[in-house]
Parts: sequence; C-alpha cells; structure tokens
Amino acid sequence: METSKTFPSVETPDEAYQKTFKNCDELLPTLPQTKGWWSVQLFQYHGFWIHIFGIRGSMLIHDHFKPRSTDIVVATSPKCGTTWLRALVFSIINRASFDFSDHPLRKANPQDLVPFFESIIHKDGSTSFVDGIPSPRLLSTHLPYSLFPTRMTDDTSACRFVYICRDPKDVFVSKWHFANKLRPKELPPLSLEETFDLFCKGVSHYGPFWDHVLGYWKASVESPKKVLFLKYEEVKKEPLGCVRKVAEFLGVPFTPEEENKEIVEQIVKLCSFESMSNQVVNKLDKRYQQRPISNSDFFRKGEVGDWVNHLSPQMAEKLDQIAEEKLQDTGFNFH
Ligand code: PAP
Repeated sequence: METSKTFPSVETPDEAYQKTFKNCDELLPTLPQTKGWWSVQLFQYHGFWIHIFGIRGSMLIHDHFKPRSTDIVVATSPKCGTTWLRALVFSIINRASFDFSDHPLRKANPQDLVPFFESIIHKDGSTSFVDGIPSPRLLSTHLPYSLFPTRMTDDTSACRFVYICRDPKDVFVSKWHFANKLRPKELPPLSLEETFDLFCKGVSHYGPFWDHVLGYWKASVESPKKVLFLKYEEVKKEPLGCVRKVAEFLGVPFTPEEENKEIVEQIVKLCSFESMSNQVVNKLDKRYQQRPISNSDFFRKGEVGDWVNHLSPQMAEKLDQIAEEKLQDTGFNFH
C-alpha cells in the first residue's frame, strides 16, 4: 500500500481500521444478545442494546476519530426528533450560504445533509472520508453519550452535542410504527403489546431509552457548554426561542439584522413538519440504503401526544411510572 511504502514503520489507517473490525468481531460473541424489533440482532454493549453496525461504528469512533473544535453532533435516541433537529441545526449553521426559497432542505432529506456518524465512520475503510468533510462538520448519532471517547466529551475537548428527547409514550408509538415498516414482510407484524413489554424492559434499538436520555441530561448539567439538551415538546411549543437557543449554544447567535430579516422565523417555517413532509424529496418512495423504508417514513404525524390513540390508560401509566422511578433524584422529568 502506498502509505506503508512512505511510512514503513507506521501502521496504515486501513490496517488500524481492520484491527478494530477484528476486535469487534471477537467481542460480539461474548456479549448478551437478543432479537431486535425487526430482523436485526441486538447486542448489549456497555449497558445499551445496539446492532453490530452501531457497535462497530462506536469502536471505530473510539479508536480513530479525530475531533475538531468546530464539530457539531446532533444526538438522539431514535424517534425523538432526529430528522427535525438535523434540519434545524443544518439551517442554523448554513443560514448565510443559502436562500430559503432554494434551500438544500428542499432537495435533500436531512439525513443526506447531516450524515449518520456511526455509519459514515465505516466509509472508505479509513478516516479519510470523515477527515475530508469541511468544517464545521455536522454529524448525527444515536450513540449514548457514555460511548464517546473522552477526547470528545471532556470539558477541555473539541466538539459540541445538541440532544433532543421526547415523551417516552410518543417515542414508543413512533418506534413501533417504524419497526413494522422495517420488519421483513415474511414475518408477522409486531404486536403493540409484545413490543411495549420489550420497550419497558429497555430492549429497543439504543435502549434502555431512559438511560440514553439520562446520560445526555447529566452531561448537559455538568458541561452546559458542551451539551445542549432539548425536549421535542418544548421545540414544538416555542420553536423560535429554541432555534435562538441552539444558535447561541453553537456560538452563532442571530444578529439584530438577521432578526429584522426574520431569519429565525424562516428557519422554523422551513423545518416545520408541514413544510418538510411536503417537500417532493421527502414524499418520494426512495429506498434508503437498501432498507425497506423511504424518506416519507420519517414523517408520520409529528405531533405531541399521539400516544393517546394507541396506548391504553394502563400502558400510559406504566410508562409514566417507569419514567418516575428511573428519573428519581436526577432533577429531570419529561414534562
Ligand atoms: P430517527 O431517529 O429514526 O431518524 P426521527 O426523525 O427521530 O427518526 O423520528 C421521526 C419522528 O419525528 C416522527 O414522529 P411520529 O412518528 O410521532 O410522527 C416524525 O413524524 C417526527 N418528525 C419528523 N420531522 C419532523 C418535523 N419537522 N417536526 C416535528 N416532528 C417531525
């Protein structure tokens, strides 16, 4: 390989990557396993149920990722508002570069503009792809905070995290709908009751859900300059205030001139459920990375409280009770 010819005594990035792949392959059979909500096997890795791809991605980030002070990581537990937050952060950071009438968000789904960290870290079998992304790099992740290396999470280090959480009842309902879309057609649909039990036990993609939320919550309290913690319901209620808060956190507050031009209002409008779900690109039945889902599957209802149409009062009470127990003495609640 060319690099090894130039630096014969130094391990090439590709070899280093292969070593991490090998370490992951050796680790997996030693981890507790369970069947995921669709056909993907989940492994319990550092307390979280994650599929192979996510674990390998996390290990690659851990071993090889070189953070920059300008990196921004949009972090979520699945179905908490990933698509929305990706769109908001992208449009806040790039607000001077694009006209709102001809904006990239009108031509591409947010997941194409803010790539999935634990996925693209695999790309090209070395760090060359992530290294090649111009600053500021916007990345999206479902990984728990505790799985990031300290060179990304300690106070003196580079990069910032913007996290959004959501009422677990709505998360569960959204996740259940989505999982049934991902589930191979030859398998019977997932029943609400069976899936509910799994969710309550913490067995879901990147679950336990509460531990995921608490990891970022605690980090946001301990390191408010590093982690900004948002709630889906708050962003729905006060979108303008939340967009201003994100911009300030990212070090790019809106200027009086921008306020006069109503840039904040335009961002909120462009990223709203109504606008995003009506963009042609998001209506397409495009197969995403060979998975049986399309862009439109990321826009279902986009409402607060849709759980009421799916969960019995007993189910709702059970989820509220679990939340209360898990969040006791943490200073956090979902209201
Ligand atoms: P992901 O974590 O798998 O990427 P994510 O985007 O978090 O998915 O979840 C989709 C949810 O966000 C859907 O919620 P629902 O099932 O309760 O409807 C989707 O409708 C909602 N969503 C997507 N875009 C927006 C938006 N612009 N505003 C508000 N909610 C949105």
